[in-house]
Amino acid sequence: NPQPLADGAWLFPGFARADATALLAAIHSVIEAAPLRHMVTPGGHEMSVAMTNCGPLGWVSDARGYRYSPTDPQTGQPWPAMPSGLRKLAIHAAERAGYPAYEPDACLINRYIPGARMSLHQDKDERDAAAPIVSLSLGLPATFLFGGMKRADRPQRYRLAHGDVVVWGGPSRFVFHGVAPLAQGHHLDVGGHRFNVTFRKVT
Ligand code: MD5
Ligand code: FE
Repeated sequence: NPQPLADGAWLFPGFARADATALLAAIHSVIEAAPLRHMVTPGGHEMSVAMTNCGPLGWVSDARGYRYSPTDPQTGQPWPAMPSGLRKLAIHAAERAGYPAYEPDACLINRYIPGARMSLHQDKDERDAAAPIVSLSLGLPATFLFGGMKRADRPQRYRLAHGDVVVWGGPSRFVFHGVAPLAQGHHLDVGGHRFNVTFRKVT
């Protein structure tokens, strides 16, 4: 029951809902080893979304720029391993979207609290442009902004809810996108926030 959002982008509503408890436990195990933190953009702004990573490479931002790092800059240690349940979910969704040999090497965990947002941007720090990005949403629903190839293109709005998975491949891979400020709410299993987990193939 995937829904096409755009050329190469597929929404799988509720794809991860049955596994949500185990996936949340895996996310919390990563956060215990590599705590969530508010990174600073190269422009000097602290991000409202709190982030951490697992897997061989993690996305980091600081005054020097955006990049992927094999270590957590807060500890100098490697990021925690990608929990197999998370990795399998991403591989399974990618396969269902037509990417049969997906091997993500980076997994970014984003935590939104009410008011947190992500402004329009493109994901272009990954060297492998052919591989899709898989994104998993858990907890409070968010309004996802899906724009065009230019920042000024008026974005379409989609609701991403608990258990939804999106596979962003093909031309949609480099579209401007963002997340509107999260509305207050309470999710029975997750509480007062939203997690989004993105799987990427960087190298
Ligand atoms: C989120 N995260 O809900 C989103 C989900 C990020 C980010 O944008 O960079 O961490 S991933 C959505 C995404 C990825 C790649 C391409 C496109 C969307 N797209 O073409 O719209 O926290
Ligand atoms: Fe993004």
